[in-house]
Amino acid sequence: EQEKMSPENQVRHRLMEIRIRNDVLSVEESIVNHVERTVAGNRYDFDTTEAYHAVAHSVRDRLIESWTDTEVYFQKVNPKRVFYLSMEFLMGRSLLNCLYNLDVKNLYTEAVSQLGFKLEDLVEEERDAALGNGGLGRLAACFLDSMASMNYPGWGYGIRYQYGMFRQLILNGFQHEQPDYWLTFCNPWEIERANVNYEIQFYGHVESYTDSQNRQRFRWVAGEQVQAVAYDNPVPGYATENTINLRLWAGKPSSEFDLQSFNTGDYVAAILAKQRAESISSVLYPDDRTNQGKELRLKQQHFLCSATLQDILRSFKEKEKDITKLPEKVSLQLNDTHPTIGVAELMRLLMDQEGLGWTKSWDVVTKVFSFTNHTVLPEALEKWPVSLMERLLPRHMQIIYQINFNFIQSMKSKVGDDYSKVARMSIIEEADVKYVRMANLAVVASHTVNGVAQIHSELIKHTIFKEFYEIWPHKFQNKTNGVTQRRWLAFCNPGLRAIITEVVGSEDWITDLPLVKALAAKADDPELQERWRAVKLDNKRKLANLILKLTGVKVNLEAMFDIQVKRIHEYKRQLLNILQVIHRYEKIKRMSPEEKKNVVPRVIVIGGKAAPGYEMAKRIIKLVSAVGEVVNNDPSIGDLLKVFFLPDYNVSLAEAIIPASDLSQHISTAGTEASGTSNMKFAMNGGLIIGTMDGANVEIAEEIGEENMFIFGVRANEVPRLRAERRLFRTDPRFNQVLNVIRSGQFGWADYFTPIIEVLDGPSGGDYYLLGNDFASYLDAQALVDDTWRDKEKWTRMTILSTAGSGKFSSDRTIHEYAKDIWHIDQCKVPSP
Ligand code: HBZ
Repeated sequence: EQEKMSPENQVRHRLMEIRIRNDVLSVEESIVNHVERTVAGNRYDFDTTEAYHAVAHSVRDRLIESWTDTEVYFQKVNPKRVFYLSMEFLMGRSLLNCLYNLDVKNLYTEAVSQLGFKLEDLVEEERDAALGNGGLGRLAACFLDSMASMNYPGWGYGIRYQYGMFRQLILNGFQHEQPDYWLTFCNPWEIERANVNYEIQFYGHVESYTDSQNRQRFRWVAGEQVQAVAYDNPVPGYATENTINLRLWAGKPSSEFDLQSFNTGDYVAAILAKQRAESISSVLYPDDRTNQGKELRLKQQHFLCSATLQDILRSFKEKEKDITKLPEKVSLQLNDTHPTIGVAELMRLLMDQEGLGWTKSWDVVTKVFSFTNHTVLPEALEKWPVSLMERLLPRHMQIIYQINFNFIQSMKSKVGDDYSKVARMSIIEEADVKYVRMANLAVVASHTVNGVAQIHSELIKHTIFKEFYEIWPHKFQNKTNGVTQRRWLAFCNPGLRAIITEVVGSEDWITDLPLVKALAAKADDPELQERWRAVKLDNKRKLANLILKLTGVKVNLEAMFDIQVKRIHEYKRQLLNILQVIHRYEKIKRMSPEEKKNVVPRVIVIGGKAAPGYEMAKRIIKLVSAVGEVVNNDPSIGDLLKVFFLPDYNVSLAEAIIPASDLSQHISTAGTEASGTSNMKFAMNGGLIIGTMDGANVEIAEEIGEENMFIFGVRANEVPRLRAERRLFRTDPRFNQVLNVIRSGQFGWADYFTPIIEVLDGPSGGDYYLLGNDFASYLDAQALVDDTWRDKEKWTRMTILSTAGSGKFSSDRTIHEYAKDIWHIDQCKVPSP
């Protein structure tokens, strides 16, 4: 065959066969070449930063190879694909993850060391990609890792924010926000696709006209237009050729708009106006669970959806003529309501651009979209003022009204004259100010709605989506969250990885987590226990060094490391934790030297960011710091108790904290935390959990056994009754004592802490999250923790059983379930070259 080719073609073919060579010398060569040609440094003398960038570019070359192979193969097979639409992807660092997933970690460790560097040092050079707030954004990142590793044809679509999640500084115990301009040096993990761009419209008005077939059509004439440019971020799977894509959109000045203003004479003003286009993708909103109704946020949402849907339709049309067949090839997952404006945007594109009628368009839309809910807190449900929507997206507002009209018509036969019910289900909230309820739109337009843990999926059926569940029970599903055991166990905890691999007998658990249950049979084995504890101690030493660096305090490695890290929120009850710490402190202070000998020493770590406008959360941070200040400097306490607020909790810090935890706290009021995902990470890494029967804790207890956790507090079904009837509220006297200690000014800042006391104990407070009610049972659980800790063998056994029982909580399992039950897609494994 080759001989029949023209000479040119033969050359091309031979060149096309060339693949990157994976031997130490080739890798060193590639690194040095990147030092010289990409970084433009001196190949004879380069520093750690230059080395990091060169190594990253060398890895990037390999990523691009597998990325392209994957895309070529997907194009050939043309399977149905899933697109995960999310305003957030909390990816963290890439270097180590890529090295492991591409199976070149040892190769690069060797090559880098021969060049005179340590890989660990280079890893620390990378800035986190912090394009998310918390659990929801990190879940999206874990899902991409699992889609790639399990060979599913999926892509992520999001926004390339120039400023990610703010950096948290703690000064004098107060949070200060610092902008996270993470792209100062070039980002080696992205590929700019200047040729993949779309025009995105805003404002303006809608015109109607009659087309050549005499049908009434609509045309949106925009008042502002910006361009969305694609940046591709390769996501390699583990031990597979498959590398999928996270496509992030950046705002650029439109090429097709504003041309007339260049004739006005105010040339400079015209350029400045164009520059505003970039602001659309400039900053991540740092508010989790509160919707501030900000215009730029809605613009971002439309920007993401419009660019993504244009991109998907374009590539679909390259292969298929009949647009009504879209659901055969495409599934779209909405990560919370944030991308729900995409429902109206797809209707618009199908009708106004593709010329489809309403009925066919709606049929396509309702077959492609599915929706994940992440919260039952009513204040988190997104709604947009109709007036804003009408001004910013006039055509979408028309379409939403039409969707709502059709929906309400169809409801009349089902719910009859129950107007209040219809009003509750309506996509439009009719009050003094009218709103569009994004969750209602998402439910109406989606074929499937899911919660993120069993208890949460049950709750949404009977609370926020009650009326919808009654008419469409078949729409509702559960998909319990999971996390990738690669980043969150195998890569961040190499010590534990080695032990697990030995016990399991292979590394297969890295892609098949339930295999870790083999550990259970050896939970009492003294030798295993000894090694298990040694690994934990080693991880604690590393965290202790970090604490020393961040706070200047040296902690006792023999102490129990007791950790609560997550966004600061009243429902997560960091306050309950710190009140317990105060109680503990007061108790130790009053002890005789003899009694003190029996105290289990604890290092208590609390970390997490408060939304910049969330006053109460900021006060809680200050309270933790103030308590730490007093406790840590009290000579009568010594090593028995240390309290830290660890600043700037993020993905990379989590990778150091989680493997080092003895105990972690997941103590939200039952019924408020949809799932939680760090609870899974801690359990996997052999940390014990103190927690309420909330979110995924319930299923973790099922899997690892309630006897291997410290469960306390009221159950979700009792919460409404307790809230309604204050007299049922049993407040423990110790709770009031602790409040009095704060009031007394022992930790200073008594006035500043007054609002905290007020919500718990004030006439208008009402203790909505039931801290007073759960306090006694929390103290009991904490006492049991101490007792258990004193029995080293028992404690170790429980921690081994934690890891052994965590098999269910891999995001690989979650993704298989989504693929089968919601997306209806098959695996598509790229063959080895
Ligand atoms: O999503 C979290 C839930 O609180 C947590 O229980 C769950 O495990 C996790 C994954 O399903 N929700 C969030 O993290 N939510 C946000 O970060 C958020 C961000 C922007 C918003 C609203 C919510 O506008």
